[in-house]
This record gives sequence, C-alpha cells and structure tokens, in this order.
Amino acid sequence: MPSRDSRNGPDHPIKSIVRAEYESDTLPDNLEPTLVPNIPWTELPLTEAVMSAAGLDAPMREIVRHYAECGYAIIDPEISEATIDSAMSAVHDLCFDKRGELVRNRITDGWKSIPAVREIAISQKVTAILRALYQREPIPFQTLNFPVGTQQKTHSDTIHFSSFPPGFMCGVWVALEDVDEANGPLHYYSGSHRLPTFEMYDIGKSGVLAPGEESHGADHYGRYEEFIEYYINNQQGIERREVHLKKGEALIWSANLFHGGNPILDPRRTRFSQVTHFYFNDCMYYTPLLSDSYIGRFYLRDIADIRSGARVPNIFNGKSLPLKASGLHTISPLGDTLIPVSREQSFFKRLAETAYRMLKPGKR
Ligand SMILES: O=C(O)CCC(=O)C(=O)O
Ligand SMILES: [Fe+2]
Repeated sequence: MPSRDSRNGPDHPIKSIVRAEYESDTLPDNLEPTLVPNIPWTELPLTEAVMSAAGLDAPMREIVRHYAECGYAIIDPEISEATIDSAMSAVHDLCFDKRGELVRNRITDGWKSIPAVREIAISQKVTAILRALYQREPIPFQTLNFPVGTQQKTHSDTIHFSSFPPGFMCGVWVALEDVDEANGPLHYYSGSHRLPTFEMYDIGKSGVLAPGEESHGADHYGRYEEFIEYYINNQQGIERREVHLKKGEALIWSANLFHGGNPILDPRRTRFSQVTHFYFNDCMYYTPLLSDSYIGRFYLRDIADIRSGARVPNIFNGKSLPLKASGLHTISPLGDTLIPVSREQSFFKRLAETAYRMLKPGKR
C-alpha cells in the first residue's frame, strides 16, 4: 500500500483539483476541507471562509493558520501551577537519588502512576486546540517526562509514530520549568513539516526483521539521524529556531516537523519537561521504524486513550482492523486482509538472532 507522500508536492494532480475547487475565498457548495477526510485540513488550502464555517473564532483561526504555515504552535495550555509543580516533583523523585545523582533520564508513560502527569496529558485547553487543528478527536496515547535536556538529534516523530492516513499525529511539549539556551532547549525547523516523510526504506534499510534479514529499522536509527542531519542542513527555505519556553508554556509540533534537543551548556541545570504524543481517531497507527509501509508491512500499534484507558481501534477508511496486540501485520492493498506476523518481530526471535550474531565468529 503506497503511502500518501508529501513528495507528491504542491503540484500533485489530486491536490491541484482540490485547490482549484476553492481557490476563491467563498465556501464551495460541494467541497470543504472537513469533507476531505484523509488529509489534515491544515495541509489543504485553508480559507477564512472555510475556517469560520467550521466555527473557529478569530484567535483559533490565527493558531490554525500559523500551524498550517509553520508546522507548530506555541500556546498556553492553562495547566495550574500546582499541577506543574506536582508533576515536576514526582519526576524529580524518580530520576534523582538521595545524593542528587541523576539515575534516570526519562520516564515513559508516567501518566499511569503520576496523577499530575495524566492531568497535563488530558488538558482541556490542549484538547480543544487539537480539535480545531485536526477536525478530529485527539487521543493522548503516550507521555514522556524528562528531568534534563535530551540532546536528541534532529528527527521527525513520523519515524517513531505515524498514522494512515498520514499526518494525524502531533506532540505537545510542556515546560515544567523555565528553559533557556543553557539547559538544552528544544529546537525545530519552521516549515519543515512540508518536507518529505522519511521511512527506513528511503535510506536503503528495511524496517521489518524479515526471515533471512539480520537487522531491522531500529538497528539503523543512527543512520537515519545522520541522513536527517545532512538533509536538513542542506535545505533552503526552512529556519532553525530554538525555543525558550517559560514554565507552563507548551509547543505543539505537527507530525513531520523536524525537531530535537539542543546541547546542555550548563551541566548543573535541569530541564523538567513533559511530552504527550497524540494520535487522532479513525486511523491506523504504526511504527515506521519497524515497518515497510510501502509494501504493506505495518508494525501496528495497539494504543489506549489516556483519558479513558480504553483501547482505540485501528481503522482503515472506516473499517475496523481486528488487531489483538501491537505487532507486525501485513495488509492487503484493499486493507481488508490482516495477517498478524508478529512472530517475526518477537522478543525471543530477536534474542536468538542477537545471540547468534554475537557467537558466530567473524560476524558483527
Ligand atoms: O524534549 C526533547 O528534547 C525532545 C523530545 C522529543 O523529540 C520527543 O519526545 O518526540
Ligand atoms: Fe521527537
């Protein structure tokens, strides 16, 4: 199943037809972005008329317009100071030992045990803004908390979390304390969300550990990072920016916005922060790093909605896929046959492969 691909560019024939339909500022009778269900409306030509027809007030229209153009929004998520402090203190206690030494540099899914982390993830203000940005129901599905800067290399989250249809994913990064140039601020490339979406195949690697293959996408993540560094440093028309958020402020990045963590200049400084990753309803959710989506091999994700704890069905064009657990699935071009092949990717298979590689003389 070929992915819809931003490499089709602005002149792709389907996009041109859609644009021609409502190039003018008047709302056409028969077509509006919310009726083009499998493309986020911020990727379509968004007119004032279309946005007001969707019931957005002027400040929200401004956020949507900026997000469409630059791929991110800086917002006030309206989270109480008490909640921010409580999340920070819980993360502090898990990440530093009694002598003040850093023992963990990230907490994954802290929302399960830390009520304040969950509260940040389900912020009503964030949910309302995401509904406006995507015209679908946002699903917070994962939290990450960091006690210090990640110094993560530039990447797009589309390599870790993607959706089909593409683009229905975003990250919401909340500063739990002030961030400046010294404690490893986030950087992002404004406008980079319009660059191609890369998967491992694009750099000559398989995502899937298929029979006869010795490695899968995660083994080549370093190669992905090197490629992105080269690619992004040689792009015209996008601008690297560093973001110094104040405690309680948030940045929303769209699925393909390239971003990372700057170096920590002052090693004594902390940088408490929370990222909540969101999907949107009525999609297939998958991990591109472990998939070969171009030929229909998807490592599908069985996600739960942090708000309710309920599992969220994987849906292809309105049809629910009978997924039992996260794992590798092959999907026919019509999306109507689903064959779990998760054995190939199983923990024991990987363990056996690694042991074999280590024991076999002359092999890496
Ligand atoms: O916090 C950071 O420095 C980057 C985090 C990030 O890229 C992510 O969680 O997707
Ligand atoms: Fe990221």
